[in-house]
Amino acid sequence: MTKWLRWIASAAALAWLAGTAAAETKIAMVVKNMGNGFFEAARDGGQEAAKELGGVELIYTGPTKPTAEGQIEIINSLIAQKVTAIVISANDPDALVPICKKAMSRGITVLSFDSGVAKAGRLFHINPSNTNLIGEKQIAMASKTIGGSGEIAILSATAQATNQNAWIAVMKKVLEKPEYKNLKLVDVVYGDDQSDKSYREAIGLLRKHPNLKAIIAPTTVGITASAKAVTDQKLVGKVFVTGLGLPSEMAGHVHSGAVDTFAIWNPIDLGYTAVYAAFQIASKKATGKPGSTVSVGRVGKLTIAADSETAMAEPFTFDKSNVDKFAKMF
Ligand code: RAM
Repeated sequence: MTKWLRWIASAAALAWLAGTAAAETKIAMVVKNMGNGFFEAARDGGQEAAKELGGVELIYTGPTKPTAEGQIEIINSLIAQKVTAIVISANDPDALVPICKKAMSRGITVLSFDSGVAKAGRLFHINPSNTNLIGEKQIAMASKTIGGSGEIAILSATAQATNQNAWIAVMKKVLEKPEYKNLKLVDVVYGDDQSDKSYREAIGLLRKHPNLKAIIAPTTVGITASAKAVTDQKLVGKVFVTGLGLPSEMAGHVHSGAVDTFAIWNPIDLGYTAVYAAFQIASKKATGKPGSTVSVGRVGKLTIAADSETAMAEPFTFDKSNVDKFAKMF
């Protein structure tokens, strides 16, 4: 063999080795849909975990629109690709169970995060925070801003989203408390986590309910679209928007007065935790069984509750005083 041929052979061998090493553990993060800044921040956290763990390839994927059908198609192809693990934010708790079961039966670790798959379709679910706290916080923020009385409406994501539906159920319960007796929930609408549809739905709420005082949007896409609608309709100071948002997307609306306060948890930490936990399960460093713990790097430890769910930190509230600082992060 000439020197030249030997060099090509060794370079090819090295490239092959590097390729197999990189593909050792493939973790897929299946999000509700592409083009959502919240999930892009979660992806960044996932990539951080993959890098830290080493030998992990992160596949970030999701349908264009937030549908269960789109996610089912993607999971089918991930099964064919023989990925090691799937972490999914589900567009529907039940519709995804059969395909997730199929993945698990092929030895793939399946966890849900952010928006859960029903129990039979995953090993455990990672809630970003306690569901009751998230629901209560949103009513408390709306109430405080509008002085405890008036008409409020909810602008959600899709009608099947596990996480938003759980929060809305809590909000409706919280509204029964005597302290909120003067708040009247007049409508619940769905913008499907699409900016244009959310915007149209927000305009619809403003036209249909001339006495509306607050829109609560428990979705980062919906809250941004609602704040824009209130601004465009020249209703800043009359109708207030609150809910769950990204400081980077909300800072302008907080300064304009369309939004007084909003809340969220750290989406980077959520993505980091999901990928880290999937790795721990897939490499048998944790069982994920109820009552057990999973250590998740710099985030600490997850404790799996009896219902196979786990919750991270409390949601954090943002307003004029702190939104700019966090806007640089997510
Ligand atoms: C949107 C998505 C996501 C939710 C956040 C608050 O980005 O619906 O699932 O957790 O809002």
